[in-house]
Amino acid sequence: MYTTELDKSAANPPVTIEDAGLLAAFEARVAADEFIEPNDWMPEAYRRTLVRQISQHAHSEIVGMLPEGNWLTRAPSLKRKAILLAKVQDEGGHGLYLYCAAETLGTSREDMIDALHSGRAKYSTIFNYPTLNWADIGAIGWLVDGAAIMNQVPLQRTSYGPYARAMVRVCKEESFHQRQGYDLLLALVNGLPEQKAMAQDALNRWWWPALMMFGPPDDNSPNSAQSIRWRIKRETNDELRQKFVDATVPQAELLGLAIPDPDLRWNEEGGHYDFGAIQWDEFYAAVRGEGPTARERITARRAAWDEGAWVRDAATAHEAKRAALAAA
Ligand code: BYC
Repeated sequence: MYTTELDKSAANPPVTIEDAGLLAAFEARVAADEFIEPNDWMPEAYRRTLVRQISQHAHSEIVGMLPEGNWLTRAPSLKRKAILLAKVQDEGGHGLYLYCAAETLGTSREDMIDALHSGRAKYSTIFNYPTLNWADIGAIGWLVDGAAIMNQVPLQRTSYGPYARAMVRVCKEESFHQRQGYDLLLALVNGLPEQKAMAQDALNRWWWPALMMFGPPDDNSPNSAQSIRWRIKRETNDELRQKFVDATVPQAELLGLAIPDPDLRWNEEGGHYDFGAIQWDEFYAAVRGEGPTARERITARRAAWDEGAWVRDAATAHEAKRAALAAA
């Protein structure tokens, strides 16, 4: 190894002249908006950041199946049940694309799942809120999938190829999810006064948690600056949150529902909506997994993993048999 030891800590191993050249070439490719592919050289910290973000994204997809799965047996019609079933299946598919994308970075499915089950890895705070009634399914589609699209559209241009390509299909499916949620709420607001009240109650409970999905404010987001430099993130947490508010307020007006924020007002000069203060204590409590719903989510995921062990075992045994036959 040749030289220039800038930092000898374990987190930042010595930078060699060889590495410095590779790093410069890597950064030039990122700056030119080229995709980085699995076999390309990449800085270890870039790899770690991607594994963290993609695996947590995957965990959010599969944990996100749970609050909606809760309503599959109670959907009010066959049509709504079929729609919800398709959506929940899509979320499982999104989890699979994302786990596969993360595996291209050298991690394994088992490690990622273990990180989720042991609490080392996070999943989106939004799924630590309960789905209390049918209107919540509409609010999830409209607001949660709506926020997800706002965040994921720029990720189609993220610098890591497999992640960007996974996002293309995910975004198409999320658009259907968002519309089905809006359509569900449209049916409720045009129904009985009690049904409209259910829709308003769901908006009251999901609005602020949806804004929190975009993550902490930019001045308190430890990962943003580097992720923006590496073009993993193309827009900051606050920029995306603002876009979401601006897109969603007119949709609420069309539904005849009131956004639960007395400070919300159009800012003529800025050309956007100003909105009230977010309760960040609530966000960090949800990130820490406080409250009964978080425990319920992880218990359900662990049970699903354990109960699926026989399927994984059978697939492995089948593959071994095929390989043995092919070798014979
Ligand atoms: N929840 O420095 P920051 C879906 C963590 S699924 C929990 O800003 P970063 C759907 C963050 O991880 C949609 N934790 O981080 C599925 C970091 O902690 P670590 C899921 C959060 O990564 C089913 C710390 O706070 N979408 O739509 O630069 C049914 C500091 O944050 C959250 C994605 O995962 C949160 N909300 O930015 C229906 C999108 N926010 O990791 C719908 C991909 C922040 O250092 N992910 N934290 O321990 C991203 O775009 C980014 O990771 C984030 C955070 C914007 C979320």
